[in-house]
Amino acid sequence: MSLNWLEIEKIAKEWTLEAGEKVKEALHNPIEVKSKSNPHDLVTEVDKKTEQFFYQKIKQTFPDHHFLGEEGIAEEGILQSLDGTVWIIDPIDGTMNFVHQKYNFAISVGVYHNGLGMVGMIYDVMSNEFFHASRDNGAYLNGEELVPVKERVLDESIIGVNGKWLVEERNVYQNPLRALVRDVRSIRSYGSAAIEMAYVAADRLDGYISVKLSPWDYAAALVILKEVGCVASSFAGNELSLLDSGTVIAAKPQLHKEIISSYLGEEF
Ligand code: 2AM
Ligand code: CA
Ligand code: CA
Ligand code: CA
Repeated sequence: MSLNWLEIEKIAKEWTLEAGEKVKEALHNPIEVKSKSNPHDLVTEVDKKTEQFFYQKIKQTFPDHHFLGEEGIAEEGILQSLDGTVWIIDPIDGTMNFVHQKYNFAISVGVYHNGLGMVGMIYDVMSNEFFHASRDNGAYLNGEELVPVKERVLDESIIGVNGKWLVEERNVYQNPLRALVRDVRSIRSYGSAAIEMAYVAADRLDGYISVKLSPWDYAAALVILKEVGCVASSFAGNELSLLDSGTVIAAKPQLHKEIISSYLGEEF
C-alpha cells in the first residue's frame, strides 16, 4: 500500500473517533427523531450532523474525492459511478438502537478507489470497539489483528438475522429464512448491520443475513471481512453493488456457500 493510503487511513480513523465523541456527547441532550420511508425507519439530527461532519472534512482535505452517505448530505446528490476515490459512509448504523437503547450503534466508513475497497472502519461507539482494515493489510479490533476465520458447520453456527422477517408474510424470503433459522444452532439480532458484519469478521457470529441493505451499510464491512477470509454477496450469490441496494449474506466461505445452495440461492 502506498503512503497515500496509510495517510488516508490515519485521517479516516481520527475523523471517525472524533465523530464518535460528538455522537456520545449528543446523547446527553434530548434527540429529535423523525421517520423516513416507514414508521420504523428512523433518522435524527445526529445522523445528519455526523454525515455533514465527514462530508466537510473530506471536501476540505480531499476536494477531488467523492462522497456517498445514507442521509444524502452531498451536494452532488446520488453517486453515479465508482471512478476515483469514493467515501461511503453510514453516520449512524443502528439508528433505532441509538434512539431506544443508546447502545449498539456504529459509525461505518468505507473508502474505495475505482471500485476497490481500500479502507474500512466500523466504530461501535458505546462499547469502544474500533474495527478497521485496509486492503491486503489485515483487519484489526482495537489495534489487535483479527485472525483468519475458522469454519463452523451449519448446525453449530450462530447467524445474525432480524427476527421480524420470519413473521412478515409478504416477505418472499420468509420460508427459506425460517428453514435456515430452524437448522442453525441459534440466531442473534443486534440491530446494526455494520456491527453484525464486524462480528462475523471477529468470529463472534458465523454469518449475517439481511433482506435489504444499501452500500453505506456494507461498504466498510466488505473491506474488513475480506481481510479475514469471509465472503459477502447477494442471496443469489452475486457481487454486492456499491451503487444499489439488495439482499446480503456475509459469512465464512463454506457456510456462505451452503446457505446459498441449500436455502437462499434460488430466484424468489
Ligand atoms: P440504519 O440504522 O443505518 O438505518 C437494522 O436491522 C439494520 O438494517 C441497521 O443496520 C439499519 O441501518 C439497516 N437498514 C437498512 N435499511 C433500513 C430501513 N429501511 N429501515 C431500517 N433499517 C434499515
Ligand atoms: Ca437509516
Ligand atoms: Ca445502516
Ligand atoms: Ca444510518
